[in-house]
Amino acid sequence: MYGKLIPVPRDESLFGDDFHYEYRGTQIKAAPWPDFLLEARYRIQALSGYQFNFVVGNRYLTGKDSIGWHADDFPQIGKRPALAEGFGAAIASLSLGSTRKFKLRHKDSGETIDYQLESGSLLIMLPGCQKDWVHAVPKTARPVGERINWTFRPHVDATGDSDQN
Ligand SMILES: O=C(O)CCC(=O)C(=O)O
Repeated sequence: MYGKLIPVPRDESLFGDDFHYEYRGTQIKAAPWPDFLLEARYRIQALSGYQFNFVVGNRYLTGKDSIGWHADDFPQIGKRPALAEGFGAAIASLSLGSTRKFKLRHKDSGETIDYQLESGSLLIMLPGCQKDWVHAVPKTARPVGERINWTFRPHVDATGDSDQN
């Protein structure tokens, strides 16, 4: 993160189209799409009406693995003004494996909403969500097995060489 190696309490992987990415402050090269993720991407695009060119995989081995409060509001995700007011990117989140609690918290009011994300569920964070809300998958003391989550995102070329978004 921002040029430093900081351990995260989960395993992460990045796949995407062939261009330059900047993810959480670091320039990265995404690995090419494996067939199963490409198929999932096309099906989610058809279902949602949004386009994605990048996916982040998070693997939570046990209840000790987690992701803290954050919004995926990096400028590289793009603004897509044609699709919505304000921050116009959608992020689609596909969950597989053990059910985990996913929390949303409104940035101003502090209102929270909890979802139990079951295997096979697809959560679409619509344009505006990253602007107004933060989200997290907290640690749990409940015995839970492995969960894998794929978040499909739009991303602009970090060099500005081409308009990928
Ligand atoms: O695992 C999840 O459901 C959320 C993942 C997430 O918040 C992220 O990749 O930014």
